[in-house]
Amino acid sequence: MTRRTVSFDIFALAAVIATLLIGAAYADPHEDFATHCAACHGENRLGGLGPALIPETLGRMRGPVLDEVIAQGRPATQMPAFGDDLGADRIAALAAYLKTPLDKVPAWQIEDITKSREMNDGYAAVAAPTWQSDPMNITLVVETGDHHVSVLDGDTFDVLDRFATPFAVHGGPKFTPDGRFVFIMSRDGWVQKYDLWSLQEVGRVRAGLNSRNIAISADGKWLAVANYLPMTLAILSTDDLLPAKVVSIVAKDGNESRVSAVYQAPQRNSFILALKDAAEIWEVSTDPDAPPVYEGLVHSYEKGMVEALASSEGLFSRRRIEVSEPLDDFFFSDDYRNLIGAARDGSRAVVVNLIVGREIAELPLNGMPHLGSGISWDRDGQRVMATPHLKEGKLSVIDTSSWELVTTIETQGPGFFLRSHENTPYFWADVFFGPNRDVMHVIDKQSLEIVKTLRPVPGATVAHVEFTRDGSHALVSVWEENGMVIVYDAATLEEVTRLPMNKPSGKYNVWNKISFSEGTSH
Ligand code: DHE
Repeated sequence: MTRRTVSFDIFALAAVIATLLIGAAYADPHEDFATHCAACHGENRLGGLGPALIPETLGRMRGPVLDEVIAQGRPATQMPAFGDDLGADRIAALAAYLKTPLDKVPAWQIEDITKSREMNDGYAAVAAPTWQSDPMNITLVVETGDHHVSVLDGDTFDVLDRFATPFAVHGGPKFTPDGRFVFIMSRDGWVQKYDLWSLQEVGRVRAGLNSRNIAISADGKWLAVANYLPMTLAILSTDDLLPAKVVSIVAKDGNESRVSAVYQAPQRNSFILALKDAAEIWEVSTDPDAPPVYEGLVHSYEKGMVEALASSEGLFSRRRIEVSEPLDDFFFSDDYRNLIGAARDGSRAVVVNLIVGREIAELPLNGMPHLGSGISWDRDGQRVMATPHLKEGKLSVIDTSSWELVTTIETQGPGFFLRSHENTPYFWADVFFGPNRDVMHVIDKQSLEIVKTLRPVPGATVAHVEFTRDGSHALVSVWEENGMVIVYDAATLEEVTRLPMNKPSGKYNVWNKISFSEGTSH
């Protein structure tokens, strides 16, 4: 009896081991990737027809989302469902493999960027807009549902064009100073140039493998791309998208750092860089005569802090400002003399004066302020700014002379974006997270009271506002696949029209952007 049981157990065990071995062989995620994914996502996982599948990008897919996408595919895209072919275990193994870092990251220097450039052979420049609308009141709507941008006439709200963008556009598109061309960046580092006059794509280039945002120089000649992967700032010519310089981000201690974001400082003719992994802020000049400008401005200028990275008369020379800890996400004062940066743990923020190149104040901004969305305006003779918080249902209002907290406005949940305009008495604040993500607060800029809370589509996320050029209308995104942009009369707060859109996110009015309107992020 005992012997029979033992022999049965041995056979059972052998069967289990065999099953596991065969299963394991089938569940080789490298093989599954090569068979099922590489054709679209690239043999090196860096993207092709489909996006890059690397942890830097996929980290944003929380929990089981990645497994679900592999199993079920993405509706209305070329991503098929693999649930029937692979089964849950192999999908889990594949998802885990995709979340492991690459063994070898391509250097992605000037040659790689240049090779990636795809210009539109059919593009033809025109001498004037091919349409009748006000060129300064054009508004772009990024539709993240199917990776398109709609070009709106800001007076009639007619859609003049709807064009495909690279996968997963992030951050604000940047317009040339004349408002004619726009540059759009995707998280995979593609930068697309589009001609608003002819309504045609000019071309695109991959400036990084995982990128954060872009900024255009004050003279409109250069486009800077902030990269996580590789750890560089790529500077492109806005004219032909060719790379002019790839700046490696190496901190004073010799360690490399990712670039959290790059911003244009128009009065300073420079780009300002927030570094993710170094207690430094960098300023990269776009002025060929940079050294005299820097020496004149930086009184406590330490010899050696400005280093010429390019030989040509200081173009792209770099200044290093040391701070107490790495600072992410900047808000700039109107004159670009000061910036507010948030500590990475979201517990505090500091004011850094760009003239003297050091921290000058600390602000009690716990709850992860989203300073990049900050806006400023005049209130009782004071210049104030407001910022939402990503982790607390509140808005902080700060006096930008004394750097003191004026007040905290309670909201119905943490928000992402604020928006206003010179010609409107209100600012608009979304609630992006939590059960009330379907509301939008409208707040009086003087009393700082919430005057109205809009809930246009109960249950649907409502976020991000842009104004028309004259501030008379506010455009609000209903951030859902069957979403829309709702146009409000900015004075009466009544709805004017609803424009169906596919998961619209940010909206960008040419005039408000190129004139650096105080009510918008730059
Ligand atoms: Fe953004 C702008 C960083 C997550 C939508 N976001 C920016 C900018 C930065 C930034 C630095 C300024 C760029 C510019 O316009 O030049 N965003 C970050 C993050 O660090 C964060 C929190 C995490 C991450 O995944 O990178 C983050 N952002 C998001 C989202 O999850 C959003 C809501 C959806 C998405 O598209 O990924 C989102 N971010 C946006 C939008 C802007 C933006 C729409 C432009 C706002 C504007 O009005 O200019």
